[in-house]
Amino acid sequence: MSIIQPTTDETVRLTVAQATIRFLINQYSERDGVERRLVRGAFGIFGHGNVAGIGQALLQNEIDPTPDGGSMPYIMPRNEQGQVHAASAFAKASNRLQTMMCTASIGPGSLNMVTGAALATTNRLPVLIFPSDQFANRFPDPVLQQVENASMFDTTCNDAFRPVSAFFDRIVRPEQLLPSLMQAMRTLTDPADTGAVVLAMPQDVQAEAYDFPAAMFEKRVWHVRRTPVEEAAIQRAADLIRASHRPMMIAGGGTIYSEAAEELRAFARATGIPVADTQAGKGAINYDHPQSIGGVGSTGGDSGNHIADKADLVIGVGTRYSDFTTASHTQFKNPDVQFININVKAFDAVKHGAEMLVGDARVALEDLRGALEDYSVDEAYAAEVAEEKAAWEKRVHEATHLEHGPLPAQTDVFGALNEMMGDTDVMINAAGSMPGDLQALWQARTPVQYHVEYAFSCMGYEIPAALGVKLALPDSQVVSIVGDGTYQMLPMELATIAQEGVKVIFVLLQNYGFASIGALSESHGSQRFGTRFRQGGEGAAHTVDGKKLDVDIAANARSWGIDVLEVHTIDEFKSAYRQAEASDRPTMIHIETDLYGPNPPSSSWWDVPVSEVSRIESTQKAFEAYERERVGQRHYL
Ligand SMILES: Cc1ncc(C[n+]2csc(CCOP(=O)(O)OP(=O)(O)O)c2C)c(N)n1
Ligand SMILES: [Mg+2]
Repeated sequence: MSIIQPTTDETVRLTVAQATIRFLINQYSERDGVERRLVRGAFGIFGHGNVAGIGQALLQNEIDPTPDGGSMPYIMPRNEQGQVHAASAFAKASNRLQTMMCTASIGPGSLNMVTGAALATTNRLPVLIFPSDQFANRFPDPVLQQVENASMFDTTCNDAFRPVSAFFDRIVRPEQLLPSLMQAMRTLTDPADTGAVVLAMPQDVQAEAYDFPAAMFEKRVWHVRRTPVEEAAIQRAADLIRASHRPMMIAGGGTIYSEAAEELRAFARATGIPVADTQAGKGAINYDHPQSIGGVGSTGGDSGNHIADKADLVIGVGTRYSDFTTASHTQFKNPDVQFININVKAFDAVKHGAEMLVGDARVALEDLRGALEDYSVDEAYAAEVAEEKAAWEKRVHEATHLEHGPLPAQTDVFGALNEMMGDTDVMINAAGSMPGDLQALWQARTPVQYHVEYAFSCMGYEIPAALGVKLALPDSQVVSIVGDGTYQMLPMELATIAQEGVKVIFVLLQNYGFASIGALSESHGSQRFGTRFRQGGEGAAHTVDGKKLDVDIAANARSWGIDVLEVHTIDEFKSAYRQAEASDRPTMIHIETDLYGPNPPSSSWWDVPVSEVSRIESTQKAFEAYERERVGQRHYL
């Protein structure tokens, strides 16, 4: 961190909210010599908790930004959860170097942001959240929407943010603002600690005036560090790699956030070590790179999984090893498998008893490549990798060109989309049956193309995320794939998208239910209970016999101000995509797809417990299968 201008003893009389906005406008991040505004703008939904505090400060800034040193552009969203998702997506598409702030009113408005905060923290994405809080002075208690806890009088409903925040504070006096904001900025820009940064602000404190030091509002640059790994750790890792016979790498999201893709590709080429990817890391290595072996784990592909089955050394780069990556601790079957983890966060680096390379992915890979100058995997292993890769690419082609009927398979939609989207365009998804198919089948060429939020896998992310990504990457086509279940859960940011004139494309997959959870339910003995959109009494709503529910999503999307193209075949889909691409208006392509897949072939497992005792035969059988699968589960030490 460096202070750019000289400080003085002057003070400026501002409200806490005005001081907050003025401070944020003057914060910058820097990495590799490029400076950017750290907090690019504000999302906010107003109520009595923030309308006259942060709301007033934003208004004052909009009328005349000059005294604040710049503007804090404001966007009015429709749902507090949605605005935080948009901010997370913005931060993800900005490789965590920039974010947005979110303000909401007290009580329900603020609590609506808790899910968004958890998504940000789980994905290690910086977002800045200002829940409003009940009066610090307690005169009007209980204020509208105040949850009164009779035994813990100092708690407020905003304490619900604590377990899901990377940093939490409550500003009950103006004097607390500066130290708290400094820690907030430190957390947002710390690659190891970043996540949801939450500053709860009582509604009276927001509006209270104080003589803030003028120096607080000078331009400040937060240098996003590239921590080098200790030389000794690099040497230990190089020794482990040289001693291994079947090493592999797993590229996680940290590889992309560190902008280490080029170095990863060079490292793989130089050493011949194959690279599999996670949901967050896909695109770090281009799918047609000779060492790229596709996804690994529960939703990975055969090539990645076959190599992982026998690997004796796994080098994780910027991965948190979710259960999908390890196939719930069944993926790595070699009894002698060892791990090296390159990660900025020691918490992640230690996983699976790894040799810990704590530091920046790009720097670590450069150093490791230096320490392995004359090293290359042996020829037989390289040939096996090439064979696995070729076999899987053939299967990917088949799975994305099924010509399935009468309804198209969603995998054919993904294949068509994948072929049509450009290298700097972005595909978004988060939940349903889609992320699994996408991880297995999507062939990403660049680190920006594949934006799948699969750490929190939060239904409802997809529509607000399109807004966030487009704000970050205005020159890219942004295409968000939305399930009918997700659509019905959180469609309302379509109004924000129409209001802001944001050109994005939605691909709406109408399959009248939860294809994902339906298949999971069936394979786990629960007969697709509660996963179909059907109508009718006497339980018909839960069975295949119930009439399809006539929720007209196309008409609904039109009513929000979105152009909708309804198509029924893959050929129609392709021409609709070209039309949507050429349009300057937000457009949805609506297509009905088969609820029953087919989905790509799976070579891995996922631990979802089955009822141990049951009166239903399907459950009993599923439990027997579950017991057999669990045998392969182990700790990696
Ligand atoms: C907020 C939230 N609630 C519940 C879930 C559990 N869940 C995962 S996928 C899914 C169904 C998604 O349905 P849809 O969007 O239609 O996609 P499909 O499964 O049909 O591909 C549910 C309920 C979730 N991921 N997120
Ligand atoms: Mg569905």
